[in-house]
Amino acid sequence: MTTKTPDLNAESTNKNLEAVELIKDASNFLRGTITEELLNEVTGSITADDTQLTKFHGIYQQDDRDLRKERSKQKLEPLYSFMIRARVPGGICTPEQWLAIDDMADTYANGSIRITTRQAFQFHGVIKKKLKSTVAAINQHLMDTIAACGDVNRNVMCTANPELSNIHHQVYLKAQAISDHLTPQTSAYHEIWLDGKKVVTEPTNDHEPIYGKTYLPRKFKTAVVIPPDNDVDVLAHDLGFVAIIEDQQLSGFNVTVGGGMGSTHGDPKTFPLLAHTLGFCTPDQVLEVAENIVKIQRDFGDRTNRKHARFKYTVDDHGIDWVREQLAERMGVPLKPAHEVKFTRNGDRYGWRKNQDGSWNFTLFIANGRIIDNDDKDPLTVKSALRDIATIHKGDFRLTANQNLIIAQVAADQKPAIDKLLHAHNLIGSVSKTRQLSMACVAFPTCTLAMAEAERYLPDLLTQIEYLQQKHGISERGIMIRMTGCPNGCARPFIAEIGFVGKALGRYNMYLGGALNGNRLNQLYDENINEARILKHLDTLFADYAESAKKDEAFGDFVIRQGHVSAVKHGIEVNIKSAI
Ligand code: SRM
Ligand code: SF4
Repeated sequence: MTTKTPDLNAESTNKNLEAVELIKDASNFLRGTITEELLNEVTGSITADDTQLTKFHGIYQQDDRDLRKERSKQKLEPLYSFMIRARVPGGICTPEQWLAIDDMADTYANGSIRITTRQAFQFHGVIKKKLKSTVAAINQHLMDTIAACGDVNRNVMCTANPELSNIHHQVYLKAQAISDHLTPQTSAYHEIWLDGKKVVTEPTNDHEPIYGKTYLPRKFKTAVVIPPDNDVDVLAHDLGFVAIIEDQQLSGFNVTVGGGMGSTHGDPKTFPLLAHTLGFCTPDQVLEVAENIVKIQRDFGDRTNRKHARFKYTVDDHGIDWVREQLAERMGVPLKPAHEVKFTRNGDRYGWRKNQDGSWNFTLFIANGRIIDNDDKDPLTVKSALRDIATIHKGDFRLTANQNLIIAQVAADQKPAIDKLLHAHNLIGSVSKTRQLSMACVAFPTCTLAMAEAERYLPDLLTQIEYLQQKHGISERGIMIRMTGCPNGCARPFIAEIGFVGKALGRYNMYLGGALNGNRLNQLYDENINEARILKHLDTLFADYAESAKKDEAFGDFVIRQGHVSAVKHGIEVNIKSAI
């Protein structure tokens, strides 16, 4: 693999800038040498600079980590392939799009579809020579991959629950408008992947009115939520819009800023944070607010240290009042005071539920978002089931922020047919409450940053945890457990009631004390522990919970009241180990 040194003669003169800043600056609006690299047949990889740039196009270079050592022994280059992320603003797609996604997984990728924690699709295992045709196929079906990754605003999330159909539609349109408004304008995407032919609208000139040529200092994430549900974990976002409903009408949004999950083991200057509430804006002000918040981060985010470059640090360093002043100055008017809002729950509601308009939804639990027909070990045929359902379904599909899927807007007369398919594929069954609330990130074998297993391990660990819950007579109490293979926090583990964060193969940090509505960070309970120690801790904690919890007291609240961990007031305390 060839590696280019960043061009130090690029326009910027700040010698302390991160290398990625120089790569962006010199990239000619995200072109780099991607086109040339796609034609290079000598290697299955692309250059290090281009791997930074392809992220903006929704593409990550990876290699099979299960095979890395063996291939190195055989003096072969790593088995490179690419992950492609397709944006689905608000998580809604049609049955036709579903069928296309299903086909693409088989034709271009490793046969599986992965629903992410941000309501998007991922394809894994796409080889270099299929990259262009895969991106083109995604675009043909009116989805895209631009800004699915990279230092820009990502896929905008929106509450998935379709029950409040009228309000949901208005709020969803706002999420989509924010997504469109903040999408990069460079024509590089269409030029590289679609041969300059734009599929939906006219091509634009290369000019980035919101971002400028070096885009943002770091990734930026936005979510729109309809309380009392907090299914998108809005407070974990750089920017959030919390819908305010008065007299059944959408009157506006509370604006939240400065949330984020990522941290680095052993680096106390990095920590997860929950967002602060900035104020209230009317529906008409949403795009102006979003644009100006992004511009504040563009101008003040730290471009000299990527570990300190997220908006959460900009907000934390300057303070929330400073953000208010900045925004008021840029908008020419301050935001109004925020409304009182109460979130009652995060996570999803499973099974059949009726909408206001008489149609139905079925929320299907998908273990860690992986849609695949399994082998003999676990004979579930989720992928085939969903293909069969998509063939007859006339409503839409909604990806949830918890890696699940809603078969939405099912007409009453279609419900029996869909229900029959769900039964035929064994998808209406007993999944424990704790499993329903669980999430794990991808981790091995594809994630380049994984330190421990997550998606491949959590299901087995949960079986043992379910056994412990049964032993202590607390099976009916769903406990939210989230696992990630490293502290980047892709399954938002730092707000779970129990969070497991990978430290090394088979070893995890264990966190306790998140809330079941996503409004409290948890705290480190024990460090670098293996499965035996995890289960020993849980055995003791569950015994205490069974004996001393108040009626309906959630596990996360209990462990704080009981002094197992403390209630974290600032993210800096998350990694301070509680005294056990
Ligand atoms: Fe993530 C990087 C997977 C949601 C924080 N994340 C990655 C990469 C791309 C690894 C890499 O950079 O090479 C992972 C690809 C693994 C693979 O093989 O697919 C990856 N992140 C995921 C997904 C697929 C996890 C999942 O199991 O669903 C989620 C894709 C979301 C999407 O559709 O866009 C995903 N990542 C998140 C979230 C959750 C969220 O946004 O609500 C977070 C925490 C929130 C936040 O951003 O603060 C998250 N991912 C990160 C970070 C840490 C960022 C930081 O501030 O430090 C990284 C590493 C980085 O950016 O340097 C990362
Ligand atoms: Fe990879 Fe870490 Fe994200 Fe898991 S949390 S997908 S291991 S970057």
